Amino acid sequence: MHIQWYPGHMAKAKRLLIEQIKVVDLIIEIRDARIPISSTNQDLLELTGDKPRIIVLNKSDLADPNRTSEWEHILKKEAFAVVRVNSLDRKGTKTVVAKCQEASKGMFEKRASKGLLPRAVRAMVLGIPNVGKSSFINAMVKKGSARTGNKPGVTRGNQWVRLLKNIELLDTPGILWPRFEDQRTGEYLAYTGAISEKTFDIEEVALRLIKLLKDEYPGTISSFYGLDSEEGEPYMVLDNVGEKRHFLDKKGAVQTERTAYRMLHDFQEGKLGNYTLDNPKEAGMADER
Ligand SMILES: Nc1nc2c(ncn2[C@@H]2O[C@H](COP(=O)(O)OP(=O)(O)O)[C@@H](O)[C@H]2O)c(=O)[nH]1
Ligand SMILES: [Mg+2]
Repeated sequence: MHIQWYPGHMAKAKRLLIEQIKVVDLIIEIRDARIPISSTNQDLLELTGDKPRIIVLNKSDLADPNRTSEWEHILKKEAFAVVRVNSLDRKGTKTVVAKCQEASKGMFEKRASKGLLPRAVRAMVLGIPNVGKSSFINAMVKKGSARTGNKPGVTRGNQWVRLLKNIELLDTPGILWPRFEDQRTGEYLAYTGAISEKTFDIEEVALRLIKLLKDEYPGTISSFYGLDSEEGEPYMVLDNVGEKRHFLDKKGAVQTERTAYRMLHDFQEGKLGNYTLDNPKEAGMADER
């Protein structure tokens, strides 16, 4: 599968992120709870150094809750805290604030012991595109001062929002570049909507997703789309879904690209169920992928 990625963008994202990280004390890394490994980048650790990091497993409403618990446990070893969040209904945000406070305590004490004047602890949100950084900031600051979506011009200078008396949050999230080193990571990013459809062949990705669901969660596709059977090659299943949905051209042929787009979006929106693609049993093996 071919996913295009532009090294220029990657280099620029990395440069900006390095600048942002310099001015904060605390990192809130947003990951997609459905892909807690594929939605990060190991290079991040080099940039954050020993700054405390809170990992937010966002979109937890779309993930498999049992696997989220397993991932929380596993990831706890590499971060100050791991918190599952749903930014749309703000579930979990209070816990994140409490963890920020806990992480700051040490910093306040350290400053005091060095005889430095007290100052607010500065935190920033970062993550790969579309994991819900803007939605999360909105959920944290209540007033809706951060906007969602990828609209140009949303980024303003360095603006800070007060979370608690002593904790300020940078209201522009840092962009972490996704990893493309291996095929599977690329596929998972595509399935969850972390990378733009413009960068891959939508039919090819949908066919791979159909294969994955057929193999690992048999019956999911047939029951959601009301098919008699999901037997056969993935392209046959795609064809049957298109027919069922009446996605047909004037000659009565199935519009496969339109069907592929629909299926991918149904999956992304959680209509087919709650799936966590990264398998906790493979934790620690991510580097070998
Ligand atoms: N279901 C669900 N959707 C979310 C959540 N957080 C964000 N989204 C959706 O994910 C998409 C990307 O969110 P956005 O905040 O723009 O991501 P960003 O690119 O990281 O800033 C939007 O359609 C959001 O509505 C969440 O916790 N649950
Ligand atoms: Mg955003």
